[in-house]
Amino acid sequence: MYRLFYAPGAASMLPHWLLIELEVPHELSLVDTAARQQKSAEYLAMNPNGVVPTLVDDGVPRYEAAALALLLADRHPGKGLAPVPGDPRRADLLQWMFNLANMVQPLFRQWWYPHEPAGEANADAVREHCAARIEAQWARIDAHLAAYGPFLLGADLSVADFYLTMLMRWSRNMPRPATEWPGLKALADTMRARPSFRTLYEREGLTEWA
Ligand SMILES: N[C@@H](CCC(=O)N[C@@H](CS)C(=O)NCC(=O)O)C(=O)O
Repeated sequence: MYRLFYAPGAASMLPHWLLIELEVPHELSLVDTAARQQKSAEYLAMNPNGVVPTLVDDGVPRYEAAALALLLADRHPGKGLAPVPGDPRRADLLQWMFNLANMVQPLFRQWWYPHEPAGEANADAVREHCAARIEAQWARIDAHLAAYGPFLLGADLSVADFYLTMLMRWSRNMPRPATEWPGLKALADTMRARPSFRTLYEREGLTEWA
């Protein structure tokens, strides 16, 4: 049995969406991030980074949204969301998962928490810097989809598309949201149409970017 510690719309969306998509039994624990519950001693004992998500997997707390997504897709292979080791598409999948985790998601961390890298006084400059870099990432990924899409791995839906969709959602109120790029918009529309996305929205009480 899994228990996911989550906050609506946060990085926990990714494992939450996959638990629903893969029809895996699980329980949810809401983390009140406004009350800084993620910094409590009890939570830090599970996730020393003090962030959501944490997925308790048969009593073992695990963290990092991208790693949790791969773990769930590998462990519950029914929908073929992760090509297995030995399949040439596995290398593509790992490349995209790490690429999104290293090159895209950290920019959002800085966008949402601009004081972290450079202090409150420089928050506007950090946001400007992040917006430009995030837009460059969208252009790069959109070009990939135009050449090889409709999904990141080509014809096959994978867990990386769920991850990319969460990241695209985070850009919804930015000066240039991801959906301004046609290949990204097409992928976002496909992913938003999945019944699991509706269920996710209902469970997390989300409305924007539906
Ligand atoms: N690399 C982590 C980042 C998680 C993260 O930054 N979560 C944010 C919400 S999206 C959070 O918990 N913020 C609250 C805080 O930093 O105190 C992951 O992907 O799991």
